[in-house]
Amino acid sequence: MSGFKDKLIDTKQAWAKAGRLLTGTTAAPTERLPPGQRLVKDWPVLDLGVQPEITPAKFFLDIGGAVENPQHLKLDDLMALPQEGSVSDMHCVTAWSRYDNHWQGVASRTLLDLVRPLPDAKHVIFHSHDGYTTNVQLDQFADDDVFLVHHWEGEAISRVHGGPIRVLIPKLYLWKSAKWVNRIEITTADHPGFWERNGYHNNANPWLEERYSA
Ligand SMILES: Nc1nc2c(c(=O)[nH]1)N[C@H]1C(S)=C(S)[C@@H](COP(=O)(O)O)O[C@H]1N2
Ligand SMILES: [Mo]
Repeated sequence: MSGFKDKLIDTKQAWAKAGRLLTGTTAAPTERLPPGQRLVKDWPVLDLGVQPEITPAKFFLDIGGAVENPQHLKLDDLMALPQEGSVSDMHCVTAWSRYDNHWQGVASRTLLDLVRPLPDAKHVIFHSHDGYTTNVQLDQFADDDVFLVHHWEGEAISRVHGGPIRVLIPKLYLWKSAKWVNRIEITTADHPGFWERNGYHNNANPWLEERYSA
């Protein structure tokens, strides 16, 4: 576990040196909006067209793979974990951004502390009820603005936005934030997800305009 934390800190220091953390909500207003984005006030819906209805009884979340302590969580288990609020921006590759979204949920760090990734774990793959998958690096998932969210602007996240629980990774284009998530797989190797195999960039940093793969 301490090895894992050290690795995270090393990564973050490397990012800081490279200026990678200079964007985001604490940046100057002129840097807050990534290139090519325009602001919206509403929250558009985008997905593969299947919007599964996940009742509380149907809900589960498996977290496994390269971890010491895999979990099978029901909705009550997840809600019994520490709950946190967070405010962050959303950036969609279809060029809309929405500022100051108020979220409630469970921090990715809380889940990682629970499952304890193995020292060689480096990647995360999200699997969803509609068959969607998407991949990120473990240190991107471990960032302190990443949550499994269940409330947005004080209201339960609706079915079309991935309710009752979805992933939120604010510093990446929104296709990396899986709706209707049911499995978080931690791996040693990278496994590109649905859009990443279909022309989207593997890393998805909006400030670098990592929209599409070359
Ligand atoms: N399970 C699932 N998650 C998904 C998708 C999907 O089709 N299925 N679409 C992704 C894409 S391409 C985008 S842009 C965002 C849109 O989230 P929203 O509909 O809440 O705005 O969800 C992402 N997460
Ligand atoms: Mo998207």
